[in-house]
Amino acid sequence: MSSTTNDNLARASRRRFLQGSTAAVGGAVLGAGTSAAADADNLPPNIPEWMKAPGEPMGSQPYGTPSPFGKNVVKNISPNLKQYISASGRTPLQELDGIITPNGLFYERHHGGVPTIDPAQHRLMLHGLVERPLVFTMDDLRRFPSESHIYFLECSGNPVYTKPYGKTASDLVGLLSCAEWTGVSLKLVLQEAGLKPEAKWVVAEGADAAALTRSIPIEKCLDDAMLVYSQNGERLRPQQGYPVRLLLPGFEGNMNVKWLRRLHVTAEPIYSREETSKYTDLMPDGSAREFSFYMEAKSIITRPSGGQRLTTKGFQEITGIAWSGHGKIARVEVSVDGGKSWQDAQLQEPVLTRALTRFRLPWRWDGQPAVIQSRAIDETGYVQPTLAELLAVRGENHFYHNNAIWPWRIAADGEVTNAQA
Ligand SMILES: Nc1nc2c(c(=O)[nH]1)N[C@H]1C(S)=C(S)[C@@H](COP(=O)(O)O)O[C@H]1N2
Ligand SMILES: [Mo]
Repeated sequence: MSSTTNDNLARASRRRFLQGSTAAVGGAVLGAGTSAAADADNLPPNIPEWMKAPGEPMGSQPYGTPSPFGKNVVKNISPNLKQYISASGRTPLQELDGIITPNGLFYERHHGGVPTIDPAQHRLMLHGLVERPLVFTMDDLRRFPSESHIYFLECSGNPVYTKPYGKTASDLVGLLSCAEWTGVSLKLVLQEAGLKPEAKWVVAEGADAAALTRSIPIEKCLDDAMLVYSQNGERLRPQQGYPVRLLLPGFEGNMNVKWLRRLHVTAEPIYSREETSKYTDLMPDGSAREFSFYMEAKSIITRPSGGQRLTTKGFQEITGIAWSGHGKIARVEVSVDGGKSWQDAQLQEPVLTRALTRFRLPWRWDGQPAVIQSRAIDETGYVQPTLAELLAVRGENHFYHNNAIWPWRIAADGEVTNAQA
């Protein structure tokens, strides 16, 4: 078949699709009903007021900010937080498209506030089981060959197992973001110091008041671990660990030590506060699940999702995100009938290892109540479990690593709520 014939076929099917869905999309038809907030003087065929005079002058915003009409698209921060003990702000996942989280909306999680660090006075010390202990300035770190990768970062308490689970996608899994990170391979920096044969762990310490400390297995340090100084093209935000943080792709958020000041190479893990009193889980047999590391495959529908409302019957794209700490997303299945049947969603390219993957499914809402949900399958074949399946294995005292399926209920009036709440 010639490419011209293909193009014609594509155009014809696009036309059919649009004809079929015009009524459903609504508002696109000339003379059709308009949104209540619109001033008729600004609508076709009139010239809108913002075309009648020049706009804002250049330089009024030397650092760009979103439109004032987007002022609701902000981090989701609980008003009841004890800010300096244990604070978190969630990414508004249901407001975002694609896979990259804008830096201003990247989730935050800190245990002792956000330190203000002068990069000229910051040092990274590398010592322990190495041939040559070293102290790096930021300039030293930037002299190493750099690399950039897109990876997600997720807190292991995203969400915890305690009810109520929350209303929106952000409430449920908003301790999750994805960025393009730039920095230096940790392997390269360790090679510069020279590892001794007994080196099995690297203990990383942050320069915040919490001095957050975690032991990282040497295999991860010599694999894809990075020391990062930039995020989506600009320097890290203070909230994300400026001027340098550890990035361990696919590993639980708390191991990605921010404001990194020390790497201590050891033969054994240190059993720090963050790997004993926190970030271990009590299993039903009384044992502790520790060093759990990996964030397992997970997904969530972000549109339509909790807190939103479907206003019209007919065409409705279902879209969401999927991710796995073990590698690439292989498939995402979506059910629109309460889990009775599942169909494959389309995966948006690029599908990257340990990054968010956007999925889509075209759907027609018939105006009847429905329960929609997604489940991720990663390249290892692992399938995202239901909450009941997770609880059956991990028991009632488990706190971290909840990667359950989160179904949304759509009511006859279009309101979308958490079906698990
Ligand atoms: N030094 C230091 N590093 C830290 C933390 C901290 O409080 N102090 N919080 C950890 C936790 S629990 C998570 S989930 C991630 C959050 O990273 P973010 O705030 O950039 O999203 O950072 C980790 N690294
Ligand atoms: Mo976390």
